[in-house]
Amino acid sequence: LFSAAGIPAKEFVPTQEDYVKIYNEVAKRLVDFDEYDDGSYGPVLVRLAWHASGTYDVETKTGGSNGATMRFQPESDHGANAGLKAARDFLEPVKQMFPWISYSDLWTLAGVCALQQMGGPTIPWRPGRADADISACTPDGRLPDATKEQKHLRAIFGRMGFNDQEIVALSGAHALGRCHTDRSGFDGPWTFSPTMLTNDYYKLLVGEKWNWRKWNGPAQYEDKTKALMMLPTDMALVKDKEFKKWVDKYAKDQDAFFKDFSGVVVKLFELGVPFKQEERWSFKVVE
Ligand code: ZEM
Repeated sequence: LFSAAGIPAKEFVPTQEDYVKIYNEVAKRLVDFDEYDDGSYGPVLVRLAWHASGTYDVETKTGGSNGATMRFQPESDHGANAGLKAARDFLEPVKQMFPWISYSDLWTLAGVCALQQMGGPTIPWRPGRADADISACTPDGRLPDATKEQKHLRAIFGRMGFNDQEIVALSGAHALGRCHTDRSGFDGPWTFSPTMLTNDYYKLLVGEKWNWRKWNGPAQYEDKTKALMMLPTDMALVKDKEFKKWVDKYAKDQDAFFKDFSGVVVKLFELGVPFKQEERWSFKVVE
């Protein structure tokens, strides 16, 4: 970088304070734009960070949040990513305000902010992701397919490097948000408080009676109120004995869920990232 006079320009080196400004700006925008969906962009921001990260492959060390390749076709058009443009567009003005942050750091930091602002546990985070070009786009099919069952979940999450307990802990994110017929084809929220992170997902999985919904859409379950839903992959967590152990634990113990969820989300958002910084920062919730 050189100034007009040819003198090397001082490079901007962001500090923790600069990242706090970004966290706070995302938190402010979550409050300002409260007319979206169930009243918050929070859930779709979490999904963006998860889909950016969940393409990781431990064998080839490709994919993961480093790169933010979902900005490009074909990855942006992968079926699993339908609707995530809303989240990317929500964050674009933040990127314009703080152009020094990479999209890949911004998307994961926004995921952390959304989870914390929706009542979740502290999710320590560190910067270090660099944006890649279109050649780093991952092939379609790396994210889970909701029509499948336990074998598929273990194959997909195993490829990222996650075990049974981690799969169940990560799935608790389905306390948040909803399915949209114009995105995945599925319909409805998992819980009655889709903008608050709680262990309700697990409580409902074990506590409610789930029946196949009779409709023209993809096969999904409904509760007796017909207001809530579960995907076939969600029900796999109670059908499978090994998974169910963890569902039972998290249904009974919200602190245990929060602790394990925080740990596994840190791991998810860091998959494949070549960090220089070892220290993780904990951001304060904006009241
Ligand atoms: Zn989800 N997820 N997910 N998920 N997900 C949807 C929505 C959300 C699966 C899946 O197919 C779907 C994880 C795991 C898995 C969130 C977070 C996380 C939707 C609905 C589907 C179909 C999309 C739509 O129509 O808008 C499957 C099969 C998973 C395998 C276990 C993990 C892990 C997550 C984070 C840690 C969130 C927050 C949403 C809600 C998005 C929104 O827009 O409301």
